[in-house]
Amino acid sequence: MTALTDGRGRHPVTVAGQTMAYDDLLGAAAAVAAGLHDHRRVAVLATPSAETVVAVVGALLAGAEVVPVPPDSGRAELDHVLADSRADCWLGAAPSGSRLASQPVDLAARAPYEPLDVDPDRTALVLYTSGTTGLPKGVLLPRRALAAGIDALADAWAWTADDVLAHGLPLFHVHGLVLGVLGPLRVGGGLVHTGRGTPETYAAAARAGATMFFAVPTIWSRVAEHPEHAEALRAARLLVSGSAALPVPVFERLERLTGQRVVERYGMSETLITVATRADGRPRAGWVGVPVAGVETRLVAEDGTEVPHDGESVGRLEVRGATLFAGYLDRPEATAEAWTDDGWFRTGDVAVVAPDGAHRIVGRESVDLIKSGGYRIGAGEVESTLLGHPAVAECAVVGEPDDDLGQRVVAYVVLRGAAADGLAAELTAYVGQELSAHKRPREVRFVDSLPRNEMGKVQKARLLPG
Ligand code: MLC
Ligand code: AMP
Repeated sequence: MTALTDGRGRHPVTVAGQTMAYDDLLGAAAAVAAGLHDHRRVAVLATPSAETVVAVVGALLAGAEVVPVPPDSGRAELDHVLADSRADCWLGAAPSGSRLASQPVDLAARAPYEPLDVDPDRTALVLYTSGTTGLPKGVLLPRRALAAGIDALADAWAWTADDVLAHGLPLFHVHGLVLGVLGPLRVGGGLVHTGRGTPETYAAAARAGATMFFAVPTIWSRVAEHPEHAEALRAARLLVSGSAALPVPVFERLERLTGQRVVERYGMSETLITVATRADGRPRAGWVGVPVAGVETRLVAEDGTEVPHDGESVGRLEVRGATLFAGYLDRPEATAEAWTDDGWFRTGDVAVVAPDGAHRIVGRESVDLIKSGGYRIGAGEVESTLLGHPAVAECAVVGEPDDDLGQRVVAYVVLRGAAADGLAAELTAYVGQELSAHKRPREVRFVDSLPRNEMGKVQKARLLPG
């Protein structure tokens, strides 16, 4: 992004306890950029650290593409992301055992910043994200989409160089990385990444003067359980929630404890943030706001006709505009399927729009995309992994309602033989070892058979409560 440096950068950037002045961060990133030579697509093991921030910024300064990799990626997930993305090297630390070469990131190095004229259509990030079936796909996010997305949020939230943003989100998704790191760098404001996102760390950041807070509903719900920490957020300018639905009772409890009405916004890896409650609007529990600058939305019925914006009628949400991705890496069919013939992106979410333009997200069309703690998890990926375990004959993975996580991953498993002691824990660990921690089932239920229809398709609705 050419304008990473447009801000004044008065406030430093602190990531998990390590503080860098804006100029030092830029100098270190410029040194990374200078050392990148011919590397065009780099993998970054996205630990919550200053190294990750400098690596990502350095690669973007050089016009390279970044593939952020979850630091707890298991064997199969890591192999898939590296093979599918064809990353040239690791930038910064490599996971143990990786055969891909690594290019060091030195936080103490400095080089002069020389802006490059990079095509705004060039890919900035390749974010891996789960679909309903199959392996995660690489979402190609162009530089212009990131710029448009951040500028639209700066407009919606009156986000300026005077703000200090605090959050403890992972640095390999839109929320933590695009909004949470590139956001403050582009507007020139400060950043405090708290390492972990807990009530304690958020309260500490508030006491240290942070003005804006980003979190997923799970974190907000945990903050709401701790009045002694929530109280510290009273002085903040803006509390923002996203990545999953914020339960109304959590919104209300936070308002009682902090005097703040949490601002909700809605988005996806493929679209960045498309709908947001404005800082000058009145946040309403259960509603996520209006389309951001440069974005349009529409609701369509199953037959393709438009659904009225009457605050009650439910339709499939489609979006178009400046913040959208360019397609899935090497998957022309999946890319084509994602768009309608007349150029709208199908979000897969179901929504209601009020006459004043406010959006309410009702849910997802497919039960096979699970949101747990704000992480998007494809049931199909977890099922294929479980089927790779010799004890598993059949399985079905669902997302069950969970007060803390929104949904929790539950696996129904038909075994090849009798259930042995400790097998549930073994299967859970197996998923963690192959994929990553948040994709592990929180519960494994052994059953004799799965409910199927006459066609033999598993009827997941019959596995869900209610
Ligand atoms: C998890 N744990 C398990 C387990 N599953 N242990 C045993 N069995 C299982 N099945 C582990 C965790 O790995 C963790 O381990 C420990 O249990 C305690 O977990 P926790 O501290 O409570 O954290 P956890 O519940 O895992 O995570 C909650 C969370 C996290 C909210 C902090 O889910 C999170 O950071 N979510 C953010 C996701 C996000 O950024 N999404 C944005 C997508 S972009 P240990 O060893 O770590 O303690 C997007 C667009 C948009 O959606 O709109 O923003
Ligand atoms: P991801 O690709 O991980 O970014 O997940 C995107 C999905 O998260 C969307 O399709 C929605 O289902 C969900 N989501 C994001 N923000 C919200 C929100 N504010 N309310 C409800 N769901 C949300």
